[in-house]
Amino acid sequence: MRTPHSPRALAAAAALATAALAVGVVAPTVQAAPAAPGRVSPAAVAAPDIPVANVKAHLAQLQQIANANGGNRAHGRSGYKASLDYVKGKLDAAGFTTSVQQFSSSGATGYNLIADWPGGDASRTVMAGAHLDSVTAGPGINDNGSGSAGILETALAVSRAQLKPDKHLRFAWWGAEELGMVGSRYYVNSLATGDRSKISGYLNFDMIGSPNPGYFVYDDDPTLEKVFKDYFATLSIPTEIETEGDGRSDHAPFKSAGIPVGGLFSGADYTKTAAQAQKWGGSMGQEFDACYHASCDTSSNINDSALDHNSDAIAYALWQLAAGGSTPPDPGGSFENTTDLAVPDSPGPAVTSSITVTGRTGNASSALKVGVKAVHTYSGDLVIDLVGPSGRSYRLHNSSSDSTPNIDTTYTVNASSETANGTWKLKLQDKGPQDTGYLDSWKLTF
Ligand code: DTR
Ligand code: CA
Ligand code: ZN
Ligand code: ZN
Repeated sequence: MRTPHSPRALAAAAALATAALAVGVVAPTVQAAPAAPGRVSPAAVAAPDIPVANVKAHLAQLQQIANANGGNRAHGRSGYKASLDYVKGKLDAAGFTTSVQQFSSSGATGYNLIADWPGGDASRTVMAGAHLDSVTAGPGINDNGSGSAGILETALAVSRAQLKPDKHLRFAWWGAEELGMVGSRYYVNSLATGDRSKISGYLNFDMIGSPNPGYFVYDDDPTLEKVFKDYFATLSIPTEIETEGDGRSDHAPFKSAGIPVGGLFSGADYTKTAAQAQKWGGSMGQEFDACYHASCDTSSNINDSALDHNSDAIAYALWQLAAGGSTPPDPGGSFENTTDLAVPDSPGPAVTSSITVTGRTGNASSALKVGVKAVHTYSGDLVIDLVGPSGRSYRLHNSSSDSTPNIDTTYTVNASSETANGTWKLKLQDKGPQDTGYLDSWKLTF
């Protein structure tokens, strides 16, 4: 990074150096959050295997809880809150910060359980969720004890690994999904507007152990979809896109709020075709889960391989996505231009730096990340705009009287009206006299 040398810059730099020396502080640099002792960045380690025996042990507990509470774990029934207390106890013991969110539905109190893994960049939170409630007809071990137990054991694996994710990890167990995604919608609606864009992705797991399993991947956000498809490719298990699930589980409220969503599904009451039986095994002409919403959805209503593979896929995805900027989840998901570009001092012209995006599908997301690093002794001089392939401008930074030097910020832009592929530009103009600087680098993360 070059040292600016305009008179105002030199005066400011001298003042800065004097102040720093006075307090014995080395010239300020961006420091990564100090690693907690023994914690490991996910970029350095591969995701662990999730022991399916542990996942099944959680399912056995949920079965026992249902047996002791009228045969189900439904919203408003004692079995639901007892299930939540079981999950919460495991997470509290593993070092998670948990909270229970109450809501009312159909005349009964509902509960969401939220568990945060301490650390990571809270402005880039990766969430994994599953509904914990069953229907009243039975214990709901596949629907959705399987998803609940899969993310629980993955959360416990995060703790065992003492993971230090670049991004913040949050897990959620939803109430009253069977009444129409009531708990997850209550959570999303309760988010402060500014907090929605802090959720960089929501992964949903609803029925991941179906006895006659299919391997379906949600086809909503392409980056999240690819993470799962990449994982199953390592197992040589073909996947299909999840087509009948739109709006039918807890990812729906997140998607409606413009948050990228993804997830896995092993099938419900649809029938497995001959072609699907050919690639996945199991029984053609039979339902993926013949006990869907029935009393026979018990501990015996699980295919261990599907539960195992899907639980491992959850871990793989979270390790990849949590790695944040150091290991982008999808090499095709981020594009960077690191060529320095001088910005002429005021009243000079605007200058632009370009990034050409290829290989992506569909439009950019409503939470496109734009990282900008500019070196300038008076950041308030700069006006910075993102220009999408359509030619539309998105203001990132306004000129002001802010004398703080340099800019190193990631902006979140609703670029959902732009095609992802195409030439994106960053336009910079210096609006204040004397100080000058340059663009150091900028990055798009889809
Ligand atoms: N509605 C969910 C089960 C379900 C049915 N189709 C899909 C597709 C994708 C996810 C979930 C589902 C329930 O009964 O909980
Ligand atoms: Ca496993
Ligand atoms: Zn259900
Ligand atoms: Zn379900």
